[in-house]
Amino acid sequence: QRSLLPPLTTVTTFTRDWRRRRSTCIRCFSVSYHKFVDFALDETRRHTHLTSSPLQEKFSFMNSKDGKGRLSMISFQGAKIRLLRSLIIETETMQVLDFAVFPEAEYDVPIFCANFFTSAKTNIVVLDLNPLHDIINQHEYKDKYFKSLIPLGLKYTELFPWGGKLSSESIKFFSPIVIWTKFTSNPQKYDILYSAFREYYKVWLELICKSVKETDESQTVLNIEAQHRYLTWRAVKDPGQGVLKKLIGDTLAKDLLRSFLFNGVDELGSKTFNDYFPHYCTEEGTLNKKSNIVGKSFDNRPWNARGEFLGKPILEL
Ligand code: BLA
Repeated sequence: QRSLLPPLTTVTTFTRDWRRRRSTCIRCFSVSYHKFVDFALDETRRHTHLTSSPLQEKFSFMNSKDGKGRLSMISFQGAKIRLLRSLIIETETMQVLDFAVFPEAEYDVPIFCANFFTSAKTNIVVLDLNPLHDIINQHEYKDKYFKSLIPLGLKYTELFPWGGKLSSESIKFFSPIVIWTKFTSNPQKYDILYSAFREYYKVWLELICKSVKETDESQTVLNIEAQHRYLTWRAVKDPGQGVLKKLIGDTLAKDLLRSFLFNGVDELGSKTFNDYFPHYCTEEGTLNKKSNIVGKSFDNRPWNARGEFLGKPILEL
């Protein structure tokens, strides 16, 4: 565990900073997710050329309705990268990072996903390489991307205990190395989270760099459909929606979700949420508004140390 700690200089700087801020911020220590995004951009640029996304013009900066919060957005595209985008929210009481990278359709590489919600009391964290295809039943895809990553996952999942029950459907979008955790705010955890983010991002970059362009169009079609299903799930069910609506209002929040965060949901396919997730459909044919239907499940991590799924067979989506 010691090797995961940042160099002493970082700790010292952080602690000093924390003490300095304590005079104005008694109950919280201050975290910033900008260095996470800066790291990811620098690291990506060491491997590939990034160009600004057309989305950048519309989505760059927003103030919250009360004027006390800031939303910062950046977006890029690259040779194998359909979209790299990041949203950072900073208010007096919370910091949020929603960072994701979506591959081009010709690559079945997982989607890089970092979702961190920090308030004075708690942190809600998802860090993962979200598999594009079913890894619970399809061993070939699972082995291709995750077999060699199990030790990395184990290292961090020992440091970050399982966050408890979650929407059952979400587990199908998570990999065996997912870090799903909750913890009370403290500087050391933040440093370990930064270390996990850097390692997960580096392995993701290796995967995308090594990946070979798919030439079989039927496979490309499957990749697009998988991204579209993922985007459809998140654009409708993302647990951050409530926070976004409170900060910027219903209309802007919806636009941010569909056009920026989950860009592609209106372009990559025409299937609807009900087509992909029919168990959400009520008898009258309307979308059930409950946050989940199958329910919340998985009190404990449903993968063992070899990365084998331990849960009950899940409904085919
Ligand atoms: C809670 N966020 C959660 C939970 C998960 C995720 C699993 C636990 C509750 C649940 O299962 O519904 C994250 N779920 C994901 C991710 C995927 C998924 C990443 O299926 C990917 C497939 N979180 C954010 C942003 C905000 C945020 C941008 O990513 C705020 C703007 C907040 N997440 C947030 C809050 C909760 C939460 C406040 C707790 C509230 C709740 O449980 O509904």
